[in-house]
Amino acid sequence: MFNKILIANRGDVALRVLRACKEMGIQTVIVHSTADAESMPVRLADESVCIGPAASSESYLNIPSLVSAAAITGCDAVHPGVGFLAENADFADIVIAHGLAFIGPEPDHIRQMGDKVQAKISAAEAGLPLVPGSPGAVHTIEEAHKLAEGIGFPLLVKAASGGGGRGMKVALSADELSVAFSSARSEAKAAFGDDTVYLERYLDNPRHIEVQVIADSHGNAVHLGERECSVQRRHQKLFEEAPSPALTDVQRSHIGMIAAEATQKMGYLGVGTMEFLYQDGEFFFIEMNTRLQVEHPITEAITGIDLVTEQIKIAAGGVLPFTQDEVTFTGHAIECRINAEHPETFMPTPGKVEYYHAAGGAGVRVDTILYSGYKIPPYYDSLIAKLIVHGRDRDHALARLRLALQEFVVEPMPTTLDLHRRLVDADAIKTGDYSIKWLEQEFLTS
Ligand code: MV4
Repeated sequence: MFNKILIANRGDVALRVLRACKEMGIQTVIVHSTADAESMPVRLADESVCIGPAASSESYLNIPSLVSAAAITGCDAVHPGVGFLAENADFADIVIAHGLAFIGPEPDHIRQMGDKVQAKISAAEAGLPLVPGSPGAVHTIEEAHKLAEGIGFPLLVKAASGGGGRGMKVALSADELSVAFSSARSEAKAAFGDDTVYLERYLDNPRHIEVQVIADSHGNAVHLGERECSVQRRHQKLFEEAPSPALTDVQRSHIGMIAAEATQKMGYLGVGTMEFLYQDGEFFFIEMNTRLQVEHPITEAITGIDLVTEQIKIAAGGVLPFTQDEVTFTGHAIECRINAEHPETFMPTPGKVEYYHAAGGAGVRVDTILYSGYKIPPYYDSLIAKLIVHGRDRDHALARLRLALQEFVVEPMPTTLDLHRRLVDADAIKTGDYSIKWLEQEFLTS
């Protein structure tokens, strides 16, 4: 097992990893920017290293500073957390080249899944169902028109380096294809420095369902069920639940088995998430995330498995301590992302938290670095707390969520707490009948 881990992140996820390390008796080094010098993870870690100024490009994304911090403190492993460098294959390579363990998948898997065209090719080889589309990258408009005839309209032009919806354009018919193709390319070039695009049939009203997988270096791979992540705004998830209210137990174990088998075929290591679009009873693989996810606690709640301690044990060469048959699913869990954002305009609301009070009670978990007096810096992601509730079934989880949202206080800034208080009583949330379009096109417009 590792002696000392460098936590290369900030905020609630840094605290999440710190807690896992402490529980395992592993020494911790946290890095921080000047803006985070007084944060909770810095105070709680065994050691801390200031790695640069507030701007993430000069601190949390500064690879030489991070690797130096690990070297001077005598760390033997690096945990990248969520976001920042967590899916940067070059960072993983550099960490490994300096004799440190990278707590995550092998760099080649990160690189492969970062290229969405490559990801689809490996997914297909591993037996995952794909959205019908071009067999690979599409380089010319003539080629696009030829392939489009076979795929049919409406279709999507997507960036190979994409993610978060950037570099993605819909073409409703053949006349729109040239414009969609060239604008997707130029947007992709500007955003990712890579104008490679591919084509997919456009699914007009899907749900976003993802499957959590985990694999060790001894050939064992299992799935830990799915998460329903359709409640989102501009590709930012706000409310996630497990299991998905859309699936039957048979569908759940079917897609889970397919994902676990694919994970094993790929020789994947660590935790990962296979993202699917689900429409009319069918699953379509779109991407794989090669990291821990923000919404991992809902999977932890229903499986009783700690994903971060398992991630660390796997990176140290450990064997998965459970088989697929030993993974059981209990009850229902929901996560609300509490952001320092106005609940209607979604404008960031950083500043000093004058009063903080967390919800509590049975089946309630709060992952946050907040305390009364904490100054939310304006430089980073606006996620300030994750509220996770677990109940015996979906209605029980929703009842616990409603209570927890009543108890929760973050003052004086507006936050998404008020949005969640309205959401929990929405009919579509009560019935579970929603798609990726529901929040933006129905809930927020009413
Ligand atoms: C799609 C799609 C419909 N059809 N692909 C958006 C981000 C990217 N990672 C995948 N995305 C989508 N791909 C096909 N063929 C609709 C989306 C999409 C979406 C997907 C998941 C969650 C939220 C979304 C919001 C808008 C569009």
